[in-house]
Amino acid sequence: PAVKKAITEAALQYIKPEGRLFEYGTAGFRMKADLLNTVVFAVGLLASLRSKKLSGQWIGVMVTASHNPAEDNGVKLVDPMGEMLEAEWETYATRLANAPLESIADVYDELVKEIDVKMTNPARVVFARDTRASGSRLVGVLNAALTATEVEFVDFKFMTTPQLHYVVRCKNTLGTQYEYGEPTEQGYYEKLANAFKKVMRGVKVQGGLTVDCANGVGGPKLRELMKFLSGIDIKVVNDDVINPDSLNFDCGADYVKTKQRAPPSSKAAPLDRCASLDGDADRLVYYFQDESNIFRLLDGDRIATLAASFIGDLARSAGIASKLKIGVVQTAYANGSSTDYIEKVLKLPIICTNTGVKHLHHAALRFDVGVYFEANGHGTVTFSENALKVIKNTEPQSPAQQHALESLQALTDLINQAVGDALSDMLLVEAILAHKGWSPKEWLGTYTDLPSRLVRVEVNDRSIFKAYDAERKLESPAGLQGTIESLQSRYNKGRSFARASGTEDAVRVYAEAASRSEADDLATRVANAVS
Ligand code: 16G
Ligand code: ZN
Repeated sequence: PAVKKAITEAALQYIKPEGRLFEYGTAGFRMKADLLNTVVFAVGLLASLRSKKLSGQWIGVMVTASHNPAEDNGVKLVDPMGEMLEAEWETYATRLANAPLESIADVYDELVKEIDVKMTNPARVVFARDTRASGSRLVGVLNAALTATEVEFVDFKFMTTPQLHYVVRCKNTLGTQYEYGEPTEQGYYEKLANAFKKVMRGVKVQGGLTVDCANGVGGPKLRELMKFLSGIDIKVVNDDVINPDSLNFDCGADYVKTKQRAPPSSKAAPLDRCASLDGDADRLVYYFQDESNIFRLLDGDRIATLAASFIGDLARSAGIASKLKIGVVQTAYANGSSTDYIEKVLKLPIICTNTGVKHLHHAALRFDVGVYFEANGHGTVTFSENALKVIKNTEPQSPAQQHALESLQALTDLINQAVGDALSDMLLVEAILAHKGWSPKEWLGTYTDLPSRLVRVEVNDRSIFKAYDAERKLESPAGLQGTIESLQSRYNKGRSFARASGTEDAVRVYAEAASRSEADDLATRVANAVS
């Protein structure tokens, strides 16, 4: 009852935007920052329930809107092992966020009973935010919710999203056999830098890397990380976190991927190796200008194929290939050529899932080594307990085998297994390119992408677009799937699908085909059929 009173009192400081329905979506709650106070308050309440339900394990709250414009913000919860919030709890988040403030304490109480939360359990929460101007206000709101519910909390101030996921996992595994690392920002840098050093034994990074940080939190954090690294020459660009409007503006991984071009500010020369992070540093894409000044993108599909081929080679050299089930997880957006390459050249199994990190992550856990990346550059590699054991306990029979086993061991530390992490993925790519002795040109040469086109279509009601088969087909509106199939059959290597966006009020159409003009044409025709 005292807590209920405290909740109500704290909640009534805020004003709930009228006539808005809030929904915990693929990436938590995300919208214009000035609408978010009561939503963040609700998330604070839920974090306390989630932690109590899990006997006081640490739960994370991240305040960010990733690659969205500077005036947006968002909030999402992180589960104890650094994973995304369990799906069932998303509906509780939605319920609390929509509760009128006068009765939000009642909804909280209802949930306590429904979920069967033991209120005498402790609650522990860590939180952080990206560099958006609205972040400090929202963290204040979060603070109020956590204080009202008597939660023990730690404010990690500015962090990348994956750094917060890392800290959550570290805190919950501290002192157990699954200890993941020191639960501090410095612990994160040390772990990555040590692992990088080990993976890089005997090889050298060729040339420098220019990293566009989307003018977000990744900029200062990459500069920090660089203090711990040696043997790598990184040039940081677009790291202005002072001017709030520059965030994600004309730069960053989402800009580069969707516009299929380098940021206009880029001063890179032909063949220079470039990379872009997004606003909270959980996405990474690479690119370069070729000799004819044509822009060449190396996106999430390319990182997945690079990582899968490298880990497969290492497993063979280590003599443990037969003991590890290595697989790749993609979404419908993966370029058809990447899928072909994985199946036919790498000869690895593929699972295709719905869009959204949580879907890919769960599918990846079905393999001993699960390589998952969305084409947009979000992804990582997961290692099963069996994989970790095999890597650790195999007795090497030769120096070469020992070196491979040690490299694999170091990779399990270099790769952020909680969530896709642009800084960790960047070191992974740099290490693999160094081992293979490849420039981005050789990396690009492994296969040829099919030209593709993405179109955003405004519709009256996107909820009528119901997909199945991992979003590759539509069951409704009736007849549309047949139309799409008959259109794509007219183009050489034509493939197209339409799905309702999970983050915007629109339908997205994807098309690929053997030539640029065919891909564009197919996309236009399917978009017309959709609208
Ligand atoms: C979110 C997802 C991202 C996905 C995108 C699709 C997370 C952390 N983020 O940003 O993985 O690619 O949504 O957006 O899951 P869409 O549904 O609007 O196409
Ligand atoms: Zn992001």
